[in-house]
This record gives sequence, C-alpha cells and structure tokens, in this order.
Amino acid sequence: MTSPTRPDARAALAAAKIPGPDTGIVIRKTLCSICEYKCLVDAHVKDGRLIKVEGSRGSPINDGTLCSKGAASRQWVYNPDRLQTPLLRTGERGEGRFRPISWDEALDRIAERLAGFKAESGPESVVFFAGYPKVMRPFLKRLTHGFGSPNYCTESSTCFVGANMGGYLNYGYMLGQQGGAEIDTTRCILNWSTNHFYSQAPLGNRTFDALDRGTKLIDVGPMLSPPAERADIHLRLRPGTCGALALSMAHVIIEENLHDRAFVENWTHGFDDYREYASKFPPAVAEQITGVPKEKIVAAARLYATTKPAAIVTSACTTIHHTNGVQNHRAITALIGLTGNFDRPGGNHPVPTSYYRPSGLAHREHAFEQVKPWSEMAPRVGQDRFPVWSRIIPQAQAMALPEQILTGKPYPIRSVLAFGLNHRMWPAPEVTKQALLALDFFVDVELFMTETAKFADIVLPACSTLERNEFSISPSRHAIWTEQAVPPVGQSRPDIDIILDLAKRLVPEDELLAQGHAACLEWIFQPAGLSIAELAAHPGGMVLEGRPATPYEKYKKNGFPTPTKKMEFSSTILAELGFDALPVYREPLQSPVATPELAKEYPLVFTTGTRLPMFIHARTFRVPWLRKLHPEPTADINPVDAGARGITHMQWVEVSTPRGALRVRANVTEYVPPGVVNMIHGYPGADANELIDPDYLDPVSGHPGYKSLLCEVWPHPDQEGAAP
Ligand SMILES: Nc1nc2c(c(=O)[nH]1)N[C@H]1C(S)=C(S)[C@@H](COP(=O)(O)OP(=O)(O)OC[C@H]3O[C@@H](n4cnc5c(=O)[nH]c(N)nc54)[C@H](O)[C@@H]3O)O[C@H]1N2
Ligand SMILES: Nc1nc2c(c(=O)[nH]1)N[C@H]1C(S)=C(S)[C@@H](COP(=O)(O)OP(=O)(O)OC[C@H]3O[C@@H](n4cnc5c(=O)[nH]c(N)nc54)[C@H](O)[C@@H]3O)O[C@H]1N2
Ligand code: SF4
Ligand SMILES: [Mo]
Repeated sequence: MTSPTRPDARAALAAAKIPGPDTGIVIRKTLCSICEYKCLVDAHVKDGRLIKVEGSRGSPINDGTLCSKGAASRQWVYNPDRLQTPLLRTGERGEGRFRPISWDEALDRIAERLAGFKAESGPESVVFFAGYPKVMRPFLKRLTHGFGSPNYCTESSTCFVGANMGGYLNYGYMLGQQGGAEIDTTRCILNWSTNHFYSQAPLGNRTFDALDRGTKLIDVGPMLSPPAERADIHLRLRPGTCGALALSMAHVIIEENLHDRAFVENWTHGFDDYREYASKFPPAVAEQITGVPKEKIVAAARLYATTKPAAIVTSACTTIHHTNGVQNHRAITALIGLTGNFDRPGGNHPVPTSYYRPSGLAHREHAFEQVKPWSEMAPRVGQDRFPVWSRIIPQAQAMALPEQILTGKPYPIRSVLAFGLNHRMWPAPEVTKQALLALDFFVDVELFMTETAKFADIVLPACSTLERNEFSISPSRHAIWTEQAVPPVGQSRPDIDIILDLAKRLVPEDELLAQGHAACLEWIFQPAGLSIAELAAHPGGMVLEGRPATPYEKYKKNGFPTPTKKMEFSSTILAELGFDALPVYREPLQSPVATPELAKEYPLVFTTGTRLPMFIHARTFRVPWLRKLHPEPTADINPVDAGARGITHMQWVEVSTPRGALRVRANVTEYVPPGVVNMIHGYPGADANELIDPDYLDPVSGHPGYKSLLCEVWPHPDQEGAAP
C-alpha cells in the first residue's frame, strides 16, 4: 500500500480534497442558510479558503445531504458580486456609482443621519427592514424600538406571518412553520399546498420516510409535484379555492359524524354557525368551485378524519398568497380542531415560535425585541390599513410602506435602514423602486451588489453564514454555535455585529446589546439555561437534554389563548374589527368566476412563485451552477392550453395581465393543470411581480394575492431575440 506521506499520494489526497494533516484540509462545522432549513455543513477549508462542502453525516437535520443550492455554496460565498467594502453613493440616486469608505465613516454617517431624522421628524420617520435573513431580526427589532421607532418590518409581511395569523385567529397560537405538524409520528399527512422536495429538501425526505412507514398522504395543490405523485389522494384544485375545499371537507366530516364531538362541545366557539356555513359547500358545489371531483373530496375527508393521529402540513406562504388568504387558511386549519388533532401527539402541536427555529425551547425573544410598548410610539406603517394585522402581529406591514413613502400619509417616512431589501419581493416592484428613490436616505446591508442596493446612499457588506458564528437549534433540539468556517470576504461583517455597532451609536444606554451577540442569546434563552461557551466546546453541535418538552393539550390547563378561551370557529377578533367572523370563502379578486368579463380577455389563472429547487427568490440566479440548471425564464403551461394557442415547448411567449406583459419561454408541461399558468418571481428581466397590481392584497393580512389572478399567453412575435 502507498504511504499517505509520499508526495504522489499526498497529491492524490489533495486532489480528492480529503481532509487531514497530509493535505492541510480541515473540516469546520457550519450551516447553510440559503434557505431557512439550515442544513449542517462540513466546510472543507484549506489555507483559509472554502474548497468543498458536504452535508454533515449523522446530522439530525440533513444527515449528509445538501440540496443543489447548498451544494453550490462556494459559488455563493465567492460570487464576483459579493460586496467587499462599505460604499458611499457618488452618482445620482439609483445610478449605482459608489466609492469605498471605512466602516467607521459609514456607521458614523448612518448614525448621524438617523439621529437627524429623529430630531426633525420623529423616530417613526425611520423604518428598519429585514429581508429574507432571520437570525439578526430580534437584534434589529430591539434597535428599532430602542431608537423609538415602531417601524420594524420584514419580508415576512409576505410570508409565514399570514399563516400564523390564520392559526392565531382560530386557536390563539401562532402555528409556525408547517403548522406544527408532527410528520415523524403521524399516521396521515394532509399536505396542503406545499412541496418540501423543492423548498426544504430534507423535510421532503422526512415525508417519504413517513410514507415508507405506512403513513397515508393526501396532497392538495394544483401542481403535479413530488408529493402529489406519491399521494394516496391528490386534490388538484384551482389556485385560490382552498377555502371552499376545506369547508366542503368539513361538511362531509360533520355530516358523517366523523368529527371529535367531545372536543367540539367542550373546547370550541361558534360551531353551529360554522356547521351551517360549511353545509353551503356540499362536494358537488365544491367541485364546481375548485375543480376537484366530488368523490375525491369525500374520500379525502374520510381518510383524514378517520386516520388517527393525522397532521395537516401547511405552507409558510402558498395558502395565504391569495386575496382571501387568511380566511382560506382559517378554513384549512379549522379541520385540525374539528377532527380532534389539535395539540395532540402526531397531530398539529404548537410550540413557541422563534427565529432560531421552532424547537419548543423556552425563551424570551419577544421581551428581548419589544423594549418599548406600542402606546409610547407612533402608529406603525400599515396600522390603519390592516387592523387585524396590527392587532396581532408585533411588526409594521411592509406592504404598506411604498404607499406611505410616496404619499407621506399618515406621516412622512424619510429613511429606510434595510438588511437585504429586495424591491422585487413586492407586487409592482416599480412602485417600490420609486418609493425607495423618493427617500431622503436609504441604507442597504447586503451580501451582493443587487439591483436594489444600487438605489442606496450607503451599502454595507454583510458576510454569509459560513463566515460568521451563528446559533441554530433544530426541532429535535440539536443546537449548534457554528464555527467561523472561513474569513469574511473582503471587509464584510456579520449582520448582528453591524447592528451592535449601530446600537453603540444610536442606543448607547442599551446595556444588554452592549454585551454582545452571545450574551444577548443567553439572555433570550435564559429560561432554558443556554450557554454559548458550552455549545462552542461542541463544534458539531449537541442535543440539549433535560429541558422540558412543550406539553400537549395545553388548553386543558388554562383554556385557549383566544378571547373566548376556546378554539374559535367564529373569530371574535375578526368580528370586532368588522370582518367575517367565520372562515368565509371568497373568490380571488380576479378569477374566472369573480370577474368573467376580464376572463374573456385573460382566461387563464396565473399563479406565481411556486418554488423551483435551484432558485430562491432574487438570490441564486447569480450562481452559475444553479443558473445552468434553468438558464432562461419560463412559464409553465398545460399542453391543452398550449395546443389551443399554437404554442410549442420552449417557444418564446408573451404572458400578459391587465398590468403588463413579459417575454418568457413556454414550458409545456402536465405539471400545471389545464387553465393554469405558473411562473416564478424575481427572474432577471422577466419578473412575474411586474404583472401584479400593488394593491392586489388580502385585506386581513395585507399579503399579496401572488398566487391567483388572471393572464393570457400567446406566441411572442420575437422568436430570435436574446433571453431577457
Ligand atoms: N428552492 C427554494 N426553496 C425555498 C424558497 C425558494 O424560493 N426556493 N423559498 C422559501 C420560502 S420564503 C418559502 S415561504 C417556502 C415556500 O415553499 P412551499 O411551502 O413548498 O411553497 P410552494 O413552492 O408554493 O408550494 C408548492 C405547492 O403548492 C401548490 N400550489 C401552488 N400554487 C398554488 C395555489 O395557487 N394555490 C394552492 N392552494 N396551492 C398551490 C402546488 O401544488 C405545489 O406543489 O420555500 C422556502 N424554500
Ligand atoms: N410573485 C411572488 N412574489 C413573492 C413570493 C411568491 O411566491 N410570488 N414569495 C414571497 C415570499 S414567501 C417571500 S419570503 C419573499 C422573499 O423575500 P426577499 O426578501 O425578496 O428574499 P430574497 O431575495 O431571498 O432575499 C432578500 C435579500 O437578502 C439578501 N441576503 C441574503 N442573506 C443575507 C444575509 O445574511 N444578510 C444580509 N444583510 N442580506 C442577505 C439577499 O442577497 C437578497 O438580495 O418574496 C415574496 N414574493
Ligand atoms: S435545503 Fe438546501 S438551501 Fe436549504 S439549508 Fe439545506 S442545503 Fe441550504
Ligand atoms: Mo417565504
């Protein structure tokens, strides 16, 4: 056998990137946060440079696997678009001309400007915003409130907060990611409008593991996705009609006496009204609305209600991206209580939500963030426009921000300090762009020089997860304080350090922030006795034993945390604020049923943002390995609709809505049902959000109706021109 110390053998080991003293390659334990699943990563590092990534073997989160995005981490970390230094604008607003400045100069300038706006126009004239990244949010919110502004808002104004609202209105709990579904122990998964195989790959694997154990699967959604293909029953509904389907299932369950009568009698409010309302949706009627054959509705209702325990897996966003989104989501999640699966093992189990992931670990995150009561601050952005949101969600609603900046009503917004703001997140991104350009001062903290960062006055370079220490905890309580795998690219810095340095300047009286990142985390998780030093001594992470698990059937102790102390089929909060108390079904504001005249010109249902595995919002288009997997923008269209329009596969087509038109390639596929066209959002040069009106929103949550409107598709006159 060849000795590993011989030069030729060493070269072979180095070429194979095998760690060890012979090659000088070390493994550092870190995580991927390109999506929020936070897979554990073995970063292979040589001479301070990331040369390879692997999923950590044995990790309870991803057990050695990485999805395409995580596997491309090197092209993410060392992307040529990575920002290297703080930048100060030198050209006109939006022109994208900057000069490098030092960190001290940048932070001093920012602090001085923000203090100036506070003195002139009040602290509320400064908005603090967090895009997709999550771990720095509690720090940012504490800084916002310490500064005196109520206007902390986030990307979650379009995401899981809407789903949380639905759960909260029914049960008094934010149901959190996946609705608290206990996938590993349930016997029946009702997978409602989510595809984890693309959006959170390890969770998709867990779903297949459950099927291997004999768990039943019902999939709800228009797409022929991996879960739909493996499902015992696939309910292929028209986008935006979830509420009607859920009410019809409720009707079947109640009529056939399959509901949990003891739970309903003892623990619910408004059941009689709900039963009567649901009876308006017999399966034959629901078939007309949703397109799902009535026999399948009955079969799914029976399977879900009679297999115990059963868990509904909900999406963070898909059910609430409709103009009736929260009410639809209420109708779906009402089925949990109806069948006695709420807060029971193998059902849907609410645990305390946290930006460090829903592990059920006791914490004081809310107290950490909210250092000033609302009564001592001005009204939040969106407060009047979205009263239900404002009643239950402790943030401003970012969807109302562009309008407030542009109109100055109810009061002027002069500045936005953002961590990863992508104006293409909003419907009608041009409006958001105009609003950002109208500000007196805009700061964006970013990894990359994005289209939006170019609108800023100062751009600060943030580093990625692999370049910083980060705390994360999995639902199985595997906790990690990651190693810094590689030095930060250029002068980039961790988001939290940037916030702490701003805090020194803006809220020097905050003694806790002054103690630093680790001390703040220990304060937040003090009820669970978290020690960062202990975690740091376990580089691969450790399971936090000995902390009490979140109990089941919490309501049996003090009732539900709702106004009636019961699960509310009929919401007292919605009634008080002038909305339908029942989970009333309404058609999307644009639909073949709601707007038949418009549907003559735009007969196809347009749904946007159904995830692809390789892209995540505006971010990974710039990663060459990933872009190669899907190099051009596409619209999915069923062969029936393509045929009727003379459209062939991969031909250039024009997708149009009343708001505008885009040139993309037609992906002629059975993945979408007849009558439905699907596009992802954010694609450079062909962003689906440009086709959606800025006020196409759910009035309860303020979330955009990205996933059900109307469009038309025709072959494009330009078949030869380059991709947009
Ligand atoms: N690769 C990748 N992963 C991601 C993201 C990403 O952009 N890319 N984003 C992350 C974020 S922020 C989120 S919120 C999650 C979301 O991730 P998911 O919860 O998985 O959401 P979707 O991809 O919308 O879910 C797809 C399924 O929803 C159903 N569906 C699609 N359109 C509709 C509709 O109009 N109505 C109904 N009822 N069902 C529909 C389809 O049948 C489809 O199979 O993914 C996260 N992970
Ligand atoms: N049409 C349509 N629109 C949608 C959706 C849809 O389904 N359809 N989905 C909505 C949903 S659910 C969501 S969650 C939003 C996505 O919301 P966005 O906030 O638009 O998500 P991203 O583009 O992933 O991230 C925003 C920016 O954060 C930067 N960033 C990433 N990591 C870091 C970091 O660690 N630090 C800092 N400072 N910056 C970082 C990225 O480079 C990026 O430019 O989009 C929404 N918009
Ligand atoms: S699923 Fe993919 S993108 Fe998400 S954390 Fe894991 S490797 Fe990263
Ligand atoms: Mo999201």
